[in-house]
Amino acid sequence: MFTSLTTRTAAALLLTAGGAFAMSDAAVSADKNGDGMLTIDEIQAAFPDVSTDTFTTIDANADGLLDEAEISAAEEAGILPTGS
Ligand SMILES: [Ca+2]
Ligand SMILES: [Ca+2]
Repeated sequence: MFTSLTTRTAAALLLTAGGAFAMSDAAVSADKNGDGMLTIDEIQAAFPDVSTDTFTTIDANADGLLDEAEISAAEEAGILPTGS
């Protein structure tokens, strides 16, 4: 019982932290509510230079939120500053 709980917890942690995408520390700390997504407000609080046009460009699926894949793609493209 304890073992299966531990396994599930480890799997959940892996899902949260792992994956093919890696956001920069700057993007992670921009995520004020910790939901793993960045809103325009969270982006502009951390990166005041990012315009709404830029946000729209980064938001590939146009849901109004930047997910990990969108953020790391933008960072790789140099659209989004990585902070340091
Ligand atoms: Ca957020
Ligand atoms: Ca999106």
